[in-house]
Amino acid sequence: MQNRYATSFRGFDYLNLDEQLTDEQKLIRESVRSWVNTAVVPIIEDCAEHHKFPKELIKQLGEIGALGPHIPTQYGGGGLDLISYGLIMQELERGDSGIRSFASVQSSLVMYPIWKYGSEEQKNKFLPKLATGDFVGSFGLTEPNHGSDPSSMETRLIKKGDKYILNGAKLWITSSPICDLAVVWAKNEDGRIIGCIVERDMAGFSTPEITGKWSLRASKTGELVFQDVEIPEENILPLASGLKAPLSCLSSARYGISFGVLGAAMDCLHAATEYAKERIQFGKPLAAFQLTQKKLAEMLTDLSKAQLLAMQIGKLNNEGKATPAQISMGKRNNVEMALRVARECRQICGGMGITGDFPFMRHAMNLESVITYEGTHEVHLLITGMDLTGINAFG
Ligand code: TGC
Ligand code: FAD
Repeated sequence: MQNRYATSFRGFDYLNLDEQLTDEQKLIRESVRSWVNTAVVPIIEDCAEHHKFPKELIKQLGEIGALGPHIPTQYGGGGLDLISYGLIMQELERGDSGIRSFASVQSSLVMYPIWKYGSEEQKNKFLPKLATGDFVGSFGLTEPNHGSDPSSMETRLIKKGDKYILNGAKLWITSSPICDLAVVWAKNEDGRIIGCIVERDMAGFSTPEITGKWSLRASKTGELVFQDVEIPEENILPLASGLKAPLSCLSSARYGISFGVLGAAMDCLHAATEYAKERIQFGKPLAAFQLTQKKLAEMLTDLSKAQLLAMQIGKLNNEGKATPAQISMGKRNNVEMALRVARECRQICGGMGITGDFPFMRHAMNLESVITYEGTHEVHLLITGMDLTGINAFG
């Protein structure tokens, strides 16, 4: 099974936003789009059906520059601007949210903190291999008892002589079962949140897989479990102090998601529009019914508004001016838009829409995770509410 409309996909640009892109940005988008058509589209339905992450694509993701595109070239990254980063995420998520998740975590949640908070030795040791896909990384913030409220985390990283001892567990961790290293956040003896790099072969470290997911089936998810893991001083992130450090990584990943989900929405809208033009009922194509046109026109409008939001936040981000609250608005609005589009497109295609010949069900099921991870839909609403009113309504 394969999305039969994937190869005729040309994207949507109803508001001529391409005029704001450089030739380099358009070229990057085209090259990732073409890679997705040849490497992801033919296998992704099968991967999702069989709950299989296509590990064979990891090195290719490195080759096309999707791992650490916004990390400086001296460490193996792409040295690209943040709109280019967003467009790469958009094209990957057009293929599947699981593939984008892998690249998001590797780029924004593993390479970014090592680059921003790591020592020169850590950068040189880990970043080039993460950029090629020789190393796979994961990011441990969420715990069994603390998801939306990471500041209450229970995992402890306590200094003992010239080493640190790590105890605790992280849950719902993308790529954990296959990771070579994990960037982990824990509290020290003073209750301050610090970060460290845990390596696969460290004694007491295990990564059980979570199976039976009905969402992100083409992505590996699991736990990170630490039982008296000895962390050498050289693996502590020296510049990370307080919750602000992991939250800044989330800002980078959430921004990527606000672009990424545009890809999932475009994939659905393209397939539904094409099918509606082909399928005849009552002697006319589905696309000739006003009710169908209303659905398609409203989705195009919502997609276009979401593209504007992502582009404007992208511009601010490139200038170092995007606030965490603006990024929350982009993530929240755009994920909800994409989820609504995936469901509506399924409806337009009737019974056919539930099959793997169309991408709707897979995208919709994936987006049920995307609307929860990187801060839930409710958390982002409360962040906007707090920014607007100055009142914290979390507690
Ligand atoms: P709060 O007091 O608000 O903030 C603590 C300090 O951090 C600063 N800050 C940020 N800095 C950078 N970026 C952000 N996004 C930031 N948000 C806040 C803040 O200014 C403050 O700084 P300072 O100098 O005053 O210390 O902290 P809080 O404990 O009240 O929590 C606020 C809350 C609820 C919004 C936050 O904890 C939150 O965002 N919760 C949601 C948790 C979450 O998003 N988890 C995601 C886990 S990773 C994941 O899901 C990966 S999925 C990857 C994939 O597969 O693609
Ligand atoms: P909870 O925090 O228990 O929330 C449950 C519900 O209560 C939600 O609807 C929430 O919005 C609501 N709620 C909570 N607090 C409030 C409040 N104050 N007001 C109103 N409503 C509230 N985490 C990582 O650290 N690394 C990863 O790589 C990672 N990958 C993930 C991959 C997948 C597939 C999934 C599903 C999750 C992943 N996560 C990861 C975890 C993710 O970030 C959390 O699931 C998310 O932050 C929500 O936490 P929770 O699931 O514990 O839900």
